[in-house]
Amino acid sequence: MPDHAGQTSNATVALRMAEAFRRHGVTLTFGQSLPSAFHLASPHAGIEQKVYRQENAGGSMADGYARIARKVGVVTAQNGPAATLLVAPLAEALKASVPIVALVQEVTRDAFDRNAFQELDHLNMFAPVAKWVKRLDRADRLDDYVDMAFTAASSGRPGPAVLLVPADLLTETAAPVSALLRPRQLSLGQVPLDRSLADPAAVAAAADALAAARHPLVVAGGGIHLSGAAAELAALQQAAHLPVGTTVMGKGAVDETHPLSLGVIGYVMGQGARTQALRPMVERADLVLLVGNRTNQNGTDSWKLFSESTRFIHLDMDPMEVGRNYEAMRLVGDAKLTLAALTAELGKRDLAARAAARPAIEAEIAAGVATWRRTIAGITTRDAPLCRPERLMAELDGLLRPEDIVVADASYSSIWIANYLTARRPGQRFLTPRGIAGLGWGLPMAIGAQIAAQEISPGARVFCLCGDGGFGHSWAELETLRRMELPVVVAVLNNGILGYQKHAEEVKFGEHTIAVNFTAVDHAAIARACGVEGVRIEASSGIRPALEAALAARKPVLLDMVTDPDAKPPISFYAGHYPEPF
Ligand SMILES: Cc1ncc(C[n+]2csc(CCOP(=O)(O)OP(=O)(O)O)c2C)c(N)n1
Ligand SMILES: [Mg+2]
Repeated sequence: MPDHAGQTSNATVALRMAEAFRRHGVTLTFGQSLPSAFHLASPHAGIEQKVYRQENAGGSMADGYARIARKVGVVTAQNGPAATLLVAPLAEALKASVPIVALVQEVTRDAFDRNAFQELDHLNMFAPVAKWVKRLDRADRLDDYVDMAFTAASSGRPGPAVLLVPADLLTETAAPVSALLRPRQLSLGQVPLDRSLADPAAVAAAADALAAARHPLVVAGGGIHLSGAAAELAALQQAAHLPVGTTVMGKGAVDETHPLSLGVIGYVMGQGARTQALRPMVERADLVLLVGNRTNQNGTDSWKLFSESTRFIHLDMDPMEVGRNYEAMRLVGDAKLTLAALTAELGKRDLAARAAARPAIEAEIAAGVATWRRTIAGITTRDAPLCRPERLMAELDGLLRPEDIVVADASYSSIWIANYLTARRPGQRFLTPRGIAGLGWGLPMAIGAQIAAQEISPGARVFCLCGDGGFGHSWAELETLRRMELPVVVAVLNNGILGYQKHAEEVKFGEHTIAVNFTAVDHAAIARACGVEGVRIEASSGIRPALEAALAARKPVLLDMVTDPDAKPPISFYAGHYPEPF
């Protein structure tokens, strides 16, 4: 029987599996030795193991990697406790549509269902947090199971797939080629795997509606980034004179220096928001084109953002998201293809009214942004006795380049970057864990993002913003950062509290629980203990030089900024509850 063309003979299942992963474009996995047979074999297939300290973080590294590389990220883990720690990052990937394959070891087949050490029902455990969970039990089904896992992750609405593999199966001799196990050649690890165009008749109807609308608005979500559709969105914005706002996950879908770009809208339009004065423009919209946008609670300010009379066109890969919260003209398809088709259709229509409306729209946006800049001028420049995140963000905004990548942890960090940083090109990336907004994922996502950036955009710098509570979940990965010598700059907003938790409790209950206050922590010292340069910032005047030095260093640096615990980003629901800080 001939062997797989170009593959090693007398191979084990583990090697064949690594070769199949390599065929799907995998060059690295996030792992910690297990399944050992796989990781021992995978270098022979050209796959490197990037070693995490903790599985929770490993899953987030695969997530950050996948978001930037726009290909399937791979994380591996042992059965039992290690596997349980993948639940959280896979849940994030499921909600945020991030393609990940998790290769998880099972106990040996002779020990199934006998209370084997660390045996757990992985099939049921992963079911609610993955698109696809299967166990490979036979060597001769290896290729089709691996292909199913990658297809599940990268096709349709991307997401996580879990491939379970018994430890003993990996050390078996690989099955010979047969009618069942024909050699496979396709690479299925790129996102989107398939591009489909929405029904041309529906696209034409959408173009009619947009051309006729008095106050159309586009609201772009993270789906633009997944599809790689930023250029097509920019072309639509420009050609059809359409104002565009984004969700937090969609930030960077458009160039925010473009005169038709509002900025981030949703629950972050409160006091001090770039888009605060633009709320009337959103409410006035008679037709909203939602793109790659799941109309979730935060993105719609608890579904209060649009007027009752607003009508919708909704373009998404996932037919279940289209019309979920707002009945809409349905455009089910890939954003890149469908936006291009929509722009072409609009080009056939009379856009004179749209062109005539453009100067007023631009003027309204410019005025809104100018009002915002005036509002924040003091807080972003003054030498406050306690450092303000607004100042850090403003200084950073002046130093970032269009190719740079910013990653934020959950909580306030995501909102600080959404509101204060400027996307300087269509497609610039600002990664936030908005799937389920778990604390602690900023640093590992930044590690994954930096590894991907080195593959696709070597000049890109990665900046990571974390709260002290969130950062406490992932300190251990500073050693990973150091070991991998990744030039990520991590800034910790050291306000000594679980800020969002505390402030939201005060708004809701008029008081807060005892859980929200920490004792003082010196994160710079923690960094230094891990071999990472640690810089403590205690005075506002120290922010700029510290940032400049850190970004120029091209090595891991942690900035521990002692931060005003009263600082709050512009969350709409805080309106009227706190004195204005400006
Ligand atoms: C894993 C996880 N646990 C708890 C929460 C609830 N939570 C949301 S924001 C927040 C406070 C975060 O504090 P910190 O990271 O210090 O950021 P800050 O708001 O102070 O900037 C908490 C506890 C969560 N989102 N994720
Ligand atoms: Mg905090």
